[in-house]
Amino acid sequence: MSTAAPVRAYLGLGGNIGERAACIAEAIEHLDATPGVAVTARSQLIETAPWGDTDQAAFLNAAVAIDTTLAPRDLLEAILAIELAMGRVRSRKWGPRIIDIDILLYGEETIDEDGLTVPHPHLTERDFVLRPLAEIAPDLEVGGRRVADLAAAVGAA
Ligand code: X6L
Ligand code: MG
Ligand code: MG
Repeated sequence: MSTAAPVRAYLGLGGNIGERAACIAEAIEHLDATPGVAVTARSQLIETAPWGDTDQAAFLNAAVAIDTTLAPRDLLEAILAIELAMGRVRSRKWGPRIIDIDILLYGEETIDEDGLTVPHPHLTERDFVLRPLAEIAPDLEVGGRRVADLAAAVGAA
């Protein structure tokens, strides 16, 4: 049993296959059921136009806050296991997916490892990440800027 103080982390969720809202709800349940992870806030679901590969269905996106005693790598492994259990198949790059869960922020930590870059490298550019995050953490600072201000800036673009 770990005695480390929990770390507040933020996760982005999205999907564009099947019952999108149910998939995001199920993923959040899986996260909250993970030992060492407690979901403390969840955003509304927003429908967003696809980025990257624009020739695919619209996404639903959301963000959650968690308190976690898992180390970043263990959190990532838990997330990948949830994606796999929910039937995610990785076909083409940036292609359609039943569920995607990304670590946006892990406390104040910056991590640059294989498959694990935190803060998420494109966090400040993507409306589908910033808008849900701004709902649950408007005053959080990323790179010295408030998330609410970053969200307003991408919304105005
Ligand atoms: C130029 C080149 C501009 C690439 C943007 C952006 C690529 C985002 C990949 C990009 C570029 C991504 C989601 C999505 C994806 C999602 C919405 C990605 C990875 N995931 N679109 N596209 N929501 N709305 O969760 O984020 S694929
Ligand atoms: Mg993603
Ligand atoms: Mg991902």
